[in-house]
Amino acid sequence: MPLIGIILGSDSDLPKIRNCFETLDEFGVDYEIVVSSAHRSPERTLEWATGAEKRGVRVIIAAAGGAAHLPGVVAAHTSLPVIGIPIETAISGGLDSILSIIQMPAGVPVAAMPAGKAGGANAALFALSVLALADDSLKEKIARFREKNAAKIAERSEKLAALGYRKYIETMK
Ligand code: RP5
Repeated sequence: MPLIGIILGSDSDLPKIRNCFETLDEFGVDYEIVVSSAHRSPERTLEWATGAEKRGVRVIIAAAGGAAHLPGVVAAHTSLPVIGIPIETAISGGLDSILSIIQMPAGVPVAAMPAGKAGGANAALFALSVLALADDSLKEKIARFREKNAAKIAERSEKLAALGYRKYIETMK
């Protein structure tokens, strides 16, 4: 059974958090995905959230946009860690979603990720870090992933030094 459960407020969120699935795929970690809304299908959302732990889910990722109460509603029905991804909207890049997710009143926490591309990737990495507490091989994979990222930064810096900023920018087009 997948250890990560992902719930999306709408299928329109799917392409916006593509990075989340790609990151989990890169780590070879299985996950379940459902579309269920806190307001359009409240009973379905309740059923999914209350059953998650029994199904074997250990960490939940919940993505929603606008009045993004889905992560909070899910967190209200489970004691599993819930990671919220604010979906980008027309309002200041998703400020409405960010504020909805980040401002949980004391008592029912939701971990808030950034909106935009980074949100999906970081939600996946956060979920993997939770699972890595009980999985040394996953911990090792996360360490290698970070080493790879550090090497990429160093490579870019060397390329910048070699080309100069004008040519470097040309290569970015
Ligand atoms: C939220 O409303 C969803 O998470 C989505 O981000 C937003 C818009 O949904 P659609 O109208 O595109 O289905 O519940």
